[in-house]
Amino acid sequence: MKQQENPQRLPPGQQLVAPGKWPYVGEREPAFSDRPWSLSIEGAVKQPHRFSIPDLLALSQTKKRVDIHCVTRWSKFDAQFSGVLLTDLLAICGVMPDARFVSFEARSDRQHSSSLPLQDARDLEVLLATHFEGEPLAKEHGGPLRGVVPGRYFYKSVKWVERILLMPVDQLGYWESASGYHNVADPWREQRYISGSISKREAEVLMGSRDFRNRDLLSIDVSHRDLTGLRAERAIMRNANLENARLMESRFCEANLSNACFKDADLRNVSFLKADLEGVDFSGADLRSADLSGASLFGASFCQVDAKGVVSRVARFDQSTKIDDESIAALTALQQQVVNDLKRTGRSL
Ligand SMILES: Nc1nc2c(c(=O)[nH]1)N[C@H]1C(S)=C(S)[C@@H](COP(=O)(O)O)O[C@H]1N2
Ligand SMILES: [Mo]
Repeated sequence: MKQQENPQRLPPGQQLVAPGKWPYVGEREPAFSDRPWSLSIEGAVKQPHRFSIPDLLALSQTKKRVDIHCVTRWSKFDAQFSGVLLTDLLAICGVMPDARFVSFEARSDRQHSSSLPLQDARDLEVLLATHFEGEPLAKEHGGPLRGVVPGRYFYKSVKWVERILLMPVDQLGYWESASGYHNVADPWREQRYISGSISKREAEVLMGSRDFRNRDLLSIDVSHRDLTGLRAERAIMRNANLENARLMESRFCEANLSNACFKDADLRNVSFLKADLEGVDFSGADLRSADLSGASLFGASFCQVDAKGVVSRVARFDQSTKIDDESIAALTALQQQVVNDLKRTGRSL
């Protein structure tokens, strides 16, 4: 099997979404408000400004083709955004000499934000986008106004931006402080996560108990362990390493496993009911009689694909492996093909 991807253009560990697809990630809508939309620029600037959407549209418009790379391993090439360049807005406000960082803050119930070094924001030509492919940006994708940061994982591109704050010292954003996301986020250096949330000792004790329920276990390493019957309902195990682990009969219902590695793991009879499996690597895993009903699978993979498009280490399914058609539709075209073959035949072709 071949996939039409240019390996030089796809950062390591990423896969292309099916053509025309653009997943929604994170919040789906801004916080409710009666106030008309405006963007204010504040902090270390000579003259703070507030721009309405018509004010922004009256400024010089910039069109940009951007390759989107989400930290959960899906990428989308050639997304065409247009709007106003951050540097144009900063020129209007005048930046103070002590400004070193810039934070983008959303009109959001959880006060979502993300920050960048000011120099990076200038070098990367950050855009405040109002349009996608010539149409006003959909609300779910951050309309009426979102940041677009080319060359960084997409979590740096804040949806529903209403405040831009210039700062002498950095202030970590929402994902960066709450979920261990890397603050630089360069996809070419795979800067996805910082290190884990618990010590090696604590991890040993937990592995002995085989009870991970409701725990925050970012980046935990249980590779090559025998944890048969593990209870991990609602555990937060983003970026966990479970390569080659023996996990028969384990329960990961409603767990957050985004970007976890299950390469070659024994997952027979495991329940992943309603789990977040975005970006998970199941290549070579044994998923016979596993239940993935209701799981979210954007960016997940069930086999390895090399730079030439050659498929290897395909996962194992049997007739009782459960996976919804809707979940399969979220996979890349090639992964969809592999999973549909697995579902039909109970094994790899
Ligand atoms: N306000 C806000 N902005 C956000 C997020 C969010 O949850 N809230 N998620 C980030 C992440 S992780 C990604 S991948 C992109 C997703 O944008 P999309 O839903 O338009 O694909 O938005 C980023 N900006
Ligand atoms: Mo993301």
